[in-house]
Amino acid sequence: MTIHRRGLAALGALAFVLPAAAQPSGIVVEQPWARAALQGGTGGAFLTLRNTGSQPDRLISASTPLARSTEIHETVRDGDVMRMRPVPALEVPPGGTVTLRPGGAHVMMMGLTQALRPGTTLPLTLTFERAGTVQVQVAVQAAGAARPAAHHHH
Ligand SMILES: [Cu+2]
Repeated sequence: MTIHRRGLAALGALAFVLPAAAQPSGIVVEQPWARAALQGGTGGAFLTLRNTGSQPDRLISASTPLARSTEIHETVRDGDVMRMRPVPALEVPPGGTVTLRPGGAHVMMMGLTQALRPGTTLPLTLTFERAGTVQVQVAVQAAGAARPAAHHHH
């Protein structure tokens, strides 16, 4: 009985600290994945950022212990060629999503300290202006993959 009461008290405190859905900040990272890459080379990481908060937020940096440096890139058309370039931040509107994908915005990992092998994962830390840091495990897929692997079949 004492244990039950303590549990209920803890639940009550939790409900008080986390008042339901409309928190001012909150970022959910969905389907993080990367393409296989060689040690010493560069790799791209892709994912969807969902802003569950009521304020705009911005991805301001990314890092992984498996790369010497990591940048946020966007891809822009320059005449007939697509070029990527670093951007200081990516904005995620409240209630909206931003998808980083091949040919678009992505997390660029440079100077990989080990190969990214299909079927493995790598840790990635994303830092947001409001939501703070979010850590995810990025699933490595084949070098030519164009989208995250399906998690279930319809
Ligand atoms: Cu890039």
